[in-house]
Amino acid sequence: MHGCRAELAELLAAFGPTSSDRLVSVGDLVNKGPDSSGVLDLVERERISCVLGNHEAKLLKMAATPLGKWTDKERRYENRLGASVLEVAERVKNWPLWLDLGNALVVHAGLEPGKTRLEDMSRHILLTIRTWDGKGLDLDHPDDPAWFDCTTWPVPVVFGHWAMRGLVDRKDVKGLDTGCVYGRELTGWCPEEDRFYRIPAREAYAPWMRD
Ligand SMILES: [Mn+2]
Repeated sequence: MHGCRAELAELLAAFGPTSSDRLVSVGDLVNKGPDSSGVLDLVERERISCVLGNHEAKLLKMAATPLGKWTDKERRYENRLGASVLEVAERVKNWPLWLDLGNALVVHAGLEPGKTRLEDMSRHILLTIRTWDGKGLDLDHPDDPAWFDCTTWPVPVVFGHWAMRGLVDRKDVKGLDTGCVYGRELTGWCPEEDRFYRIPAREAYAPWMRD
């Protein structure tokens, strides 16, 4: 979502949730885009469950660091956020690293290959993996296979974090980051219908970046 409040509102309207639906986000709701606070307002109002993304994790780390010790880069981060790091951190501090919904597992980036229990997986990998080198040293290398080609899970794994890869639609994995903030699309997936809901971005809010 990355601050794309208008597209999130459109996605919700297209899906038309009823009171028995459970809405879940794959994380990275803030930063980069035009309205991070507005996205959080909408997410709280619609009672959308969220897993932590690497951008929320970054905010939590900053919030735990005394202001005087922030780097220049971190100060610029708050400027881009368009909201107070401490306030946003307060709103995301209880988000989990994954949500097991029974018929799907939701995680921000992906699973750590070679591990069968989520509790044993590295937090850093859950938040940032794209590819797997067999060791977990380089988590994003064009010559290495995608993480989801190196592991299996009993239910479909729904993830974000990989806008460059775009929509992944396999029986066992659903990759939903379709780069809305870069001017592409915001995508949702309904497991019961096995249907995607896709909303075009109103504009390119941020230059293409890899993270
Ligand atoms: Mn991410």
